[in-house]
Amino acid sequence: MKLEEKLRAKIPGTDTGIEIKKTICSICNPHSHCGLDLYVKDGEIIKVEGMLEHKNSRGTLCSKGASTRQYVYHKDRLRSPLRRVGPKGSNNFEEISWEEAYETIANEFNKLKREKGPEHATFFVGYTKWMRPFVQRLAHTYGTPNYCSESSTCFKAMNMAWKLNFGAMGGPDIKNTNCLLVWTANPMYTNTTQAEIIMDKKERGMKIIVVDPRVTPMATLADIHLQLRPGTDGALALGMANVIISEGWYDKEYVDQYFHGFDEYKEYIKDFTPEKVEEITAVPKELLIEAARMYSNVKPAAFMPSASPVVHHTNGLQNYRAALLLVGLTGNFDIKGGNLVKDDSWLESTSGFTSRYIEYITPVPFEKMKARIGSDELPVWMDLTYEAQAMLLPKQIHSEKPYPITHLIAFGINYRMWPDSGNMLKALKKLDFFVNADIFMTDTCKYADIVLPVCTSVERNELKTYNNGFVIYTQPAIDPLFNSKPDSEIIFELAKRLDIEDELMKKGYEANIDWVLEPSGMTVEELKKFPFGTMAPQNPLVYKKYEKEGFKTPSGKIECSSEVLKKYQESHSYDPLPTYRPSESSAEANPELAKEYPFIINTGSRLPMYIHSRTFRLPWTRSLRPEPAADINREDAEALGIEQDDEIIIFTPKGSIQVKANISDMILKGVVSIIHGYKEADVNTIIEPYYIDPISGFPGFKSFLGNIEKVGS
Ligand SMILES: Nc1nc2c(c(=O)[nH]1)N[C@H]1C(S)=C(S)[C@@H](COP(=O)(O)OP(=O)(O)OC[C@H]3O[C@@H](n4cnc5c(=O)[nH]c(N)nc54)[C@H](O)[C@@H]3O)O[C@H]1N2
Ligand SMILES: Nc1nc2c(c(=O)[nH]1)N[C@H]1C(S)=C(S)[C@@H](COP(=O)(O)OP(=O)(O)OC[C@H]3O[C@@H](n4cnc5c(=O)[nH]c(N)nc54)[C@H](O)[C@@H]3O)O[C@H]1N2
Ligand code: SF4
Ligand SMILES: [Mo]
Repeated sequence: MKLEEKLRAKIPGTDTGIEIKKTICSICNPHSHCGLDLYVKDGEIIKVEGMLEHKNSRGTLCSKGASTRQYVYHKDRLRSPLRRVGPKGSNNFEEISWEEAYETIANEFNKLKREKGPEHATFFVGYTKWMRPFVQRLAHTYGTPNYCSESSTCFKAMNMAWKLNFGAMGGPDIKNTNCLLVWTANPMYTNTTQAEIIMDKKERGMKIIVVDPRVTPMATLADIHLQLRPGTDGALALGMANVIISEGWYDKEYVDQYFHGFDEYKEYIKDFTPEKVEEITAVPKELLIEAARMYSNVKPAAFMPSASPVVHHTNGLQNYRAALLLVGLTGNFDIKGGNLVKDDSWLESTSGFTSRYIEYITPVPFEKMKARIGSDELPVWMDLTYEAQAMLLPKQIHSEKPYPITHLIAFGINYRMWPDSGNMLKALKKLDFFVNADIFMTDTCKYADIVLPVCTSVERNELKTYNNGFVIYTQPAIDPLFNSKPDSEIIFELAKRLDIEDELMKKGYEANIDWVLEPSGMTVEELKKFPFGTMAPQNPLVYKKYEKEGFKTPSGKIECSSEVLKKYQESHSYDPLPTYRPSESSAEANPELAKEYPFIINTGSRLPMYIHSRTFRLPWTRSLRPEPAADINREDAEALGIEQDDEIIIFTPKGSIQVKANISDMILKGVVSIIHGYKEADVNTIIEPYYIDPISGFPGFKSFLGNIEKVGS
């Protein structure tokens, strides 16, 4: 073969100068993060393939990962540190050096700490997770309690529900289970490696129950699909518990020994008869009974939760508590094939090795700092997490109560993540000093005083650990483009310059990872020898740890009646039982409003090619659904004279957006579903700013009343 032909075919070799570099794609869900083989010539990526050696993705890539070149070489990439010279939002910046950027930031933050106090600063990280521990430690070591993240809308509320009931979260042991209760998720779009495991198990006879208001690829695999109205999960779960208890399909001895508050709970759920639950949820009672029978009689059974949909409601946390109690009732907690408790190894992955992760992110006890953002309103959040509640950040910026927040340093902040995104934008405008580090010049960057250009995952080193124990310390496939840098470098350069007493942080990035990993025996140097990744040394799996240690709740038992919630029963009107209260903006809770706004607006159900604000700008992914569109049920469309691709207005008392209609049989009548994050049709502009769950602070993204009409009708 001639060299020219080899070059055209992009064949690696010394003659062609094409090398395959191994790394990972981090465009989407951290539990996926597929392996990449990048073909690099003269420092440029010329071809993208999946990495065969990656234990989880095994050579596969989705539409987003396949668009890696469009992501990495996008024209919107930030090229240099910038200082704002025009009014906020005007996109008027001048280029500055890194040194000048670091000095400016350090001076501002050191002055704030000296003159007013460190708590007036907030440190924030968006959906990206890999560098969070370093930002969190830097914030606390600087002296502010106000480290917060996108996890104020994701994962944490579900985790809190587990902690309130069981003292710890139990991940589904899908590989060893015979019945999977998916409440709720659509991994075929959102977590492709998990989807593969499920499809494989299904072929081998695993039973599947799916709870989801829509017919999704996941739901089509189900033996039983419970298609409920959004936000009625609590009622459905209490109904299932009622059936399981009254039919005697639960382990009485287990419940006697390990449940706290069972009698009250049993009494409360008596009202949730299958008939009544059908009225509330729209799930036919026969299906509910069948699902209760299957989940409680097939052993072992695993409960698969998701980080967001169930808790994106004003009643979300209690709804999830009700659903998770089914795990206890059926004795599936911490057993093989049920829901296993494992320690966090790094970030939120339970990778089977011991680390000093929690110790690392909590260098200063919260008692030694001022109250975190959201402390007065959300005490249970404060008890169960190590972060401030970012949903109340705009509120505190606006009100200056209990104290002003004037400074913000963010790593990937997207104001459209917040309900009433305009309110968050106003808050950003009010800040005295705002720094944002991002890959792209985003609409949020335009409001920053200093903008820092960061590189993508293929241009940096990062520690990546997966739940199955697979671990990689990734190597950059190409140098950071333009004058960008990895977030890690920025964080540790700031650590050198900020007024902090933290010897460890002064030592730099890899020394910090080594410190965290020390108990596992792994080091960065060792991990570098495995560019394809390797298995972390695994702690032996111990089942039923509660037998020896009790449950890590105040009572040491599974709490149907939560002692943590009880503490705040008077001050915050929290119910210790997992009570069902309809969504605040629903026909049940507000029939008057429902007359004018009869539809349930359900936002943010994922599409395979889009992820939040990230991939709308890529030509390949964008071509798959070029224009903002909302899914509406066929019967609703017919009643309103709406046809496929007609322009429609979605409106609430707060505002309106215009999108195309996508007529769908996947969705329940009376529900409108739309993804979030479109610039041109930002659904978060039509949600009230503090429409949140009173326990977790999570926004009610998945159910609020609205209406639709055809444009020009
Ligand atoms: N209506 C509605 N709103 C929602 C949701 C919903 O379902 N409905 N879902 C919520 C949920 S679950 C989530 S997780 C959030 C999404 O949270 P967001 O934080 O809005 O997610 P992204 O837009 O993906 O990422 C934010 C920014 O991070 C930047 N970024 C990407 N990688 C890096 C990196 O390595 N370093 C740095 N510094 N920046 C980087 C991106 O370019 C982007 O500008 O949205 C929430 N908002
Ligand atoms: N392609 C892609 N992948 C992603 C993301 C992305 O934006 N795009 N985002 C990542 C992030 S941040 C997250 S949090 C995860 C989310 O991951 P998943 O939870 O798997 O995905 P979603 O589509 O948000 O929600 C799953 C299902 O919840 C259903 N649902 C909506 N409302 C309700 C309700 O009230 N009750 C019940 N029981 N179900 C409801 C929806 O119909 C949807 O089919 O995905 C991650 N992966
Ligand atoms: S965006 Fe696609 S290729 Fe990249 S990690 Fe996610 S699923 Fe894998
Ligand atoms: Mo999320």
